Amino acid sequence: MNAASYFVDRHLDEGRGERVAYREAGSGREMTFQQLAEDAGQWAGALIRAGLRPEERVAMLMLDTLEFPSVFFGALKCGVVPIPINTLLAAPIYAAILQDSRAVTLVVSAELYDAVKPALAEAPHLRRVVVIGGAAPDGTQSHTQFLSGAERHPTAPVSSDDIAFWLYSSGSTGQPKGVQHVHSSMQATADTYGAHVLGLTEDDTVFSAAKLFFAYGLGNAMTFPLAVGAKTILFAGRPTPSDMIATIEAEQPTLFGGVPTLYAAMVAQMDRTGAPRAPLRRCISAGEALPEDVGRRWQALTGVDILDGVGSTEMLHIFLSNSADNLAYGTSGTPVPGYDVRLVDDAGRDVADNEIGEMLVNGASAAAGYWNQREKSRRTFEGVWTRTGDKYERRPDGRYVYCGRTDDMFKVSGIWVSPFEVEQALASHPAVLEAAVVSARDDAGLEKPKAFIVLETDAPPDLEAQLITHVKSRVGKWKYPRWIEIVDDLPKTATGKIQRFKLREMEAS
Ligand code: 3SK
Repeated sequence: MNAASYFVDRHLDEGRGERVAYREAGSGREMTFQQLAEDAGQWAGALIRAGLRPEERVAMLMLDTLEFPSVFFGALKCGVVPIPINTLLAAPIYAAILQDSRAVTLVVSAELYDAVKPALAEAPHLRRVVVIGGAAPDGTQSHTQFLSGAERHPTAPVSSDDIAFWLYSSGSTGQPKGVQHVHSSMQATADTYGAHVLGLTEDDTVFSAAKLFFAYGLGNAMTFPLAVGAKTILFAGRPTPSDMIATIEAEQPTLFGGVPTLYAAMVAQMDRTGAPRAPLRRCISAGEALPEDVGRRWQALTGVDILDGVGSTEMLHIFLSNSADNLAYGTSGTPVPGYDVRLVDDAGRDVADNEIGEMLVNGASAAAGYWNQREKSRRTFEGVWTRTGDKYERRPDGRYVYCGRTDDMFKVSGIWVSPFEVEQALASHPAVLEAAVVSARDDAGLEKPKAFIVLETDAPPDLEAQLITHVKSRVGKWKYPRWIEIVDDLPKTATGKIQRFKLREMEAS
């Protein structure tokens, strides 16, 4: 059971070869199901010719272009393990991921090469860098050279429990963890959330603002449309509200996937310019809780509800969701058919309705574990149950309401931020003695980092701008503090641990 047979090869047997599988918004380039199967076969052939062996890793630092599904399924076809990587990270984190994964090949979009270049010298296992599009810098190979003359490789038989791909998720210390998924995981999410909440058919056109490197985007723009033979629109650039609205108007999707920060910005823009005219029938959201007001305003503007759901990289996609016939804004809905959910207290006992507990989830798409992190794997994957680290309350009507995290982590635009790593980045600036970071709410009610800093030296006049650039270049573009407050000291425990909860209380009061 190779996932590439189900998601790619099957369409040829089912007579869908000539239909468009992918279309790039902007460039207008298209790829049929037949081309996808052929390109994936050629990538597989080229990877094997280059000496990669099954189970070795190929890191993918790629924009959402037609090559993404070809490389991903090409690797799967020959048993090589692709690792899509967040394109918004900084060089030190890329170095950590390349070292930890021991990836032997990196496939990188030309536009992202400069961002990863400083990490290449620190990746001792990396033997080859393949650059997609544009000229190949010294020491790299263009993808056309890499593929040239490669024979198509047939889909290799694997077991459904073989590791298929990894995704990196940031841990609470900012150290990325490789989440390992098996060949059957993607189909498990298609048979549950895909079938029950999305109900896609081959006549649908899917557009996900969430990128393919993110588990949410990977499901939206690969797993679910490919499971039914639907068409997918890819957008390679930064998903600004105006580009998303223009793309919806131009490409006429029937399904749109976004995150709350984007929906809030799109709603604000549509209030001024009007909603795009499009045959949308499903809009979905995940990554962080959708503010009720954003959902209602989107519905009033477009006539379509946003189905808010909760997933995780560990569970691969959404396991708790609102659905078209069972929707309550301000809640995360009910368990997706195929998943069981429990809320437990600190002693592991199930809590009653209206009480807060940590959410545990059981479903067939659970990851096999974290790569090389035995202790973290043992703490997260407890038998059939996966700990989410999210605190929830179940209402008597069976709907779940988000109540925060069991740790200090939070999400910005749907992607994890570890306060610890932003603090480390801030403290490495010469003007900063120490820093504490918590989440604060913006005008739309969404979480963003707020920093409290103690100064080491007098503050230069442009300190705030310097700190923002400093954090972006060290830990990731979305993690910079939106507010910076200078304080005399930070609240700490007797043993010197920062008491972020005190700062959060100050923020809330
Ligand atoms: O954050 C989420 O809700 C999510 C949803 C789907 C897949 C992955 C994630 C992290």
